[in-house]
Amino acid sequence: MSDKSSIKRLLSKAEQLVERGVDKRIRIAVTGLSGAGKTAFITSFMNQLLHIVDNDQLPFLRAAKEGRILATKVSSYDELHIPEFKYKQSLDAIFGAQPKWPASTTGVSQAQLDIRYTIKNEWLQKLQKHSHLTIDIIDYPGEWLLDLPLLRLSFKDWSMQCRELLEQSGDVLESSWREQSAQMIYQKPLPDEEVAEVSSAYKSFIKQHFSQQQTYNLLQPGRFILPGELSGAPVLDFFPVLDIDILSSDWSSLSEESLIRTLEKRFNYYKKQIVEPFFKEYFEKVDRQILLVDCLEVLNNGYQNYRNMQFTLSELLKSFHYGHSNWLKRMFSPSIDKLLIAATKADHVPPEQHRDLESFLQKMLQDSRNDIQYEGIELETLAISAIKVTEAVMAEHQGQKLMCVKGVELSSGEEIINYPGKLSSQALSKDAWQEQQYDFVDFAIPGNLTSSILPHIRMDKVLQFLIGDKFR
Ligand SMILES: Nc1nc2c(ncn2[C@@H]2O[C@H](COP(=O)(O)OP(=O)(O)OP(=O)(O)O)[C@@H](O)[C@H]2O)c(=O)[nH]1
Ligand SMILES: [Mg+2]
Repeated sequence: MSDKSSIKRLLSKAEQLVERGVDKRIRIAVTGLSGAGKTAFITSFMNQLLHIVDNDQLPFLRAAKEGRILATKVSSYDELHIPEFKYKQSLDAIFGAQPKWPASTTGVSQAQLDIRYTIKNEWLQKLQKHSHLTIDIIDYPGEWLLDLPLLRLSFKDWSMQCRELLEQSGDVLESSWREQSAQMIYQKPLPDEEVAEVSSAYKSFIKQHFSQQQTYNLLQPGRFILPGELSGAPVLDFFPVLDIDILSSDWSSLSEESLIRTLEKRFNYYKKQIVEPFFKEYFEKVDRQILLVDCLEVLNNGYQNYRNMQFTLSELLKSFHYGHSNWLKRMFSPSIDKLLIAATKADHVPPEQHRDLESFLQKMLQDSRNDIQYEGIELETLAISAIKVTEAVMAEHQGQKLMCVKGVELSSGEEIINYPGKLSSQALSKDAWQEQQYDFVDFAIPGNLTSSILPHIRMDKVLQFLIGDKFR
């Protein structure tokens, strides 16, 4: 073998090694309750990157500004058992003859994007000019997220928590579940059909309770609200026990067939066979996370909703708690190093109030943010809109000239100018909440979107935060 050809072979080997070292893969978890805007976010995220060559809407994504992002494509992935995210279907809905928001999600799906870029690092550049970044991103129904805190609870703990939540919410809802469950003899067996019947009454109860009092944490288990492929399976036939005498008694001597042990077994089976594999599969390998929060829903619905949402999101973030001592870390070892907390649908708020929206969200999650930062996770809060469907306009509102938003109202289909109210940058007391009146309305996708690149607010900052550092 000549010296020349062995040097050539060595160089090519080195190139391959560098390529392997430089090519990167990143998994992003999009987290948010139902309706927070996950599907709209993933659609816009993909859309911005797939149009990278002609997208001049991304000034804050540094690598794009430097002209180093060359192209993006949707690539096929190895995890063939996961359905593909329906990007085209979402875009068809948005750009269709009668534009619509993408539908609410009923199952899991995944998108994989491959981005080709020019390497910046001088040393690496000598060996290789270009590299690839692969991004995995998962979409799922928000309802299922509420199961995450269940993993930490026993059936008794969960029942106790439901009892407390109902007490705190001053629950007065009459329901057949209440009546039926009060008459149960938990120490004795109950035929499966009857367990299924009471369980079905419980499912109706939590949905009704939620629509009246926004008790997110009662919306558990998530598959009770949205069963997916588990519809009709016996694993979904259980309910919490509220009777304090039963809850404080010892169950160990009760027969395996007793109602209480049956409910406990199903709860444990649900955790082990449904919840744990779901989070293991989708959250174990997560590198970066974005938590989407619909603050406008909270602001419209007042103090109790604020407290409920604050509790629910803090519990969720506790589950993702990133430090060594955490149970989830021990179980799934996620290696999240960056978390973005985003107030979604910021196009409902005049731009001059976006800072206040960010500040509102920061205050709402103050304690969780503090804990997460203590663990050394990089954290940012932003007000964003994945798909901006309004314009800021100056208009008269109750005799004053104010910055408002103009768009097509979803319910009427009419163009309206809306002043949603003045957001407070301070945390509000219970009494102050009572005085605040907010009027956020839902907006439709307008029929006049001229470009195939979706208009947005701060998606470039989102991209820079989540993936910007990978284009080295
Ligand atoms: N104005 C505005 N509305 C938005 C935006 N993103 C989402 N929305 C609204 O919020 C609704 C819910 O958004 P989705 O993306 O479906 O929410 P999701 O988190 O995927 O909800 P699930 O699939 O039910 O878990 C949409 O139908 C829109 O009405 C946005 O950027 N701007
Ligand atoms: Mg969705």
